[in-house]
Amino acid sequence: MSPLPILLLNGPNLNMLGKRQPEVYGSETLADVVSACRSAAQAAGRALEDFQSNSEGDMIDRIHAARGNVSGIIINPGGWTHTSVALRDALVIPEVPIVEVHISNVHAREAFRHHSFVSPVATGVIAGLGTFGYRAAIDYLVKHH
Ligand code: DHK
Repeated sequence: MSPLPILLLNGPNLNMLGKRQPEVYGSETLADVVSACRSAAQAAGRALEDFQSNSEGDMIDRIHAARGNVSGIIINPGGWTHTSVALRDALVIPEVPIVEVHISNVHAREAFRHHSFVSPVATGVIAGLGTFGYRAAIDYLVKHH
């Protein structure tokens, strides 16, 4: 039986990657990121599912649907990182390892970005490595889970 897929989730405004503040978030589009992650996962014999939403309820529904169907989750929660207890509560439901990714170094930015509701339920957190952080998260999950 082949291993369950990895799920890559991106929250609000990340559909604008490449256009949105490129000095902070880089010039790669979300499609570029997803494609690079899919290639890296497939090279390791793993499938990648991906989902982006600007709607919190849709994101929570997608996380519920992941229960029993994925081996791990990579999530850039965008602004919900700093606001959403509901997202944090949803993320424990699939009972799989979670890698929280931030493109920018949130700790070097405004104080309101220093707190994450997601980090306490994450296996690990990557921040400030640009879009490479997503690929690092794939490498971690394929090697360890
Ligand atoms: C992305 C966002 O949209 C922000 O709200 C976070 C994160 C940082 C990132 O660095 O990828 O504060």
